[in-house]
Parts: sequence; C-alpha cells; structure tokens
Amino acid sequence: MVSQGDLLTMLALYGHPFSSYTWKAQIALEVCGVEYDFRIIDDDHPDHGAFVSAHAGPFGTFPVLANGEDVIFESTAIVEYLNLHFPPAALPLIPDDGDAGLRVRMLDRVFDNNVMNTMQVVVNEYIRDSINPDVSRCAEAREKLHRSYAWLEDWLPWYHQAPDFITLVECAAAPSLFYADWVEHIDGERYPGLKAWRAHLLSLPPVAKCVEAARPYRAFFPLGAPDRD
Ligand SMILES: N[C@@H](CCC(=O)N[C@@H](CS)C(=O)NCC(=O)O)C(=O)O
Repeated sequence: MVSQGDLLTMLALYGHPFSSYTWKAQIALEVCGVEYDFRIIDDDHPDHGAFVSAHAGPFGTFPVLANGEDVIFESTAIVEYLNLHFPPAALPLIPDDGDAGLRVRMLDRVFDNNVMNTMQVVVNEYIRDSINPDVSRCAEAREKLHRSYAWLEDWLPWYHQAPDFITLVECAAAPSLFYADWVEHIDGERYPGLKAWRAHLLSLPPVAKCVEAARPYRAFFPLGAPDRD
C-alpha cells in the first residue's frame, strides 16, 4: 500500500499508455526496478496535462519524469536520468565505456528519427483527415520506413546483444517497431531478421507490459489497428 507520504517522494511519470515515447520511459523504469506513480494525460486529469505543458519544453510533449525538484522531459533524457540515478541491477541501459555508449546513443537516434518520427508522419496525416490524408506525404513516409527497415535488416547481424538484455537501443526500438509495423507492415519475406527481432522485443517482459496496458486504446489508432500483436 502506497501512503500519501510515499507518493510525495515517489517518482512520477506523465504520459499515456498508448504513447510510443511513454513506452520508452516505462521500459527503462521497469529495467531499473523503480516504482513510480503513472499520471495519465487525458481529459479526466487536466492537472496532469497542465504539468506537462508547464514543464516539457517548447511543445509540451510527453513523457515527463518528475523526481522531487528534478523534472526531465525528452524520452532519451529520461532513460539517461534513470541510468544515472537508478542504475539497473544487472547491466547499464547505456554502457559506461565511451565508444560503446556513443554507439547505443547513435542507434537511439536512428529509431526515434528514422522509424518513430517517420511512422508518426503517416499517423498525423490520418489524425488530420482520416478520409483524405495527404497521399504523397504518406507515400514518402512509407518509402522512408522501407529504407529504415532495409538498413536495420543489414545492421541486425552486426548487433551483438545478449538475448534478454535491454539498453537504450531496445527502449527506443520496441515502441517504434511496434507502431511502424502497424503503419507499414514489416514483411517477413523481405525483412526476416527485423520481423523476428520485433517479435523478440515484444516478448520481453517490460515491453509486453506496455503492449498489454495499451491494448484497451487500440480502437483509437487513426489508421485502424491490425488484428495482431
Ligand atoms: N522527442 C520527444 C517526443 C515526444 C512526443 O512526440 N510525444 C507525443 C506522444 S508519443 C506527444 O506528446 N504528443 C502530444 C503533442 O505533441 O502535443 C521525446 O522523445 O519525448
């Protein structure tokens, strides 16, 4: 049972269970074994939205992590913060070794910029106008997703990682590949390694927990959620 006093000192994460970037922070929180109060952004909790608007940089995006006076926005910065202040018992989310850490951060950028944000272009078009999304904008984004898939298919054989180990790479890869596949299917004939890796990521307990928590919201996926996962 969490007391009122505990709540004041406990970490709080502002986000939404269906939000890909929120997953990224939640996966890291799980790996670090940190208890936290989840503060959902929705119409029933205007105070949560107001906190995010006031603390999350120019665009007021979530997730936002609050730990007393420390308020961190940007999902990668949240993962960095957790790794620094609440390091996982097993292995770090970002290797301490300078070069290895740099490579993990580089891949995090690939997943955010080339997969997550590219997928989001199509989602945003359907949010703007689900009947008449901008066809050329969507086609361009889908083509870019294929460039990302092909690149990742070539990269995966070089990615040597213990099977159940989660770093910043997995924190970024799991939500971005989960939703990208819904927008532009990761075809197993064309991208067998990537399809298998996505399935592996979704089976990791901290990721599976996010998938389940998001399930009730699938009807809200602007393109219509596929009948899988
Ligand atoms: N670069 C940011 C992106 C965060 C982001 O785009 N969050 C979305 C939810 S997944 C959001 O806040 N959407 C609402 C909005 O843009 O107002 C991060 O890594 O945290």
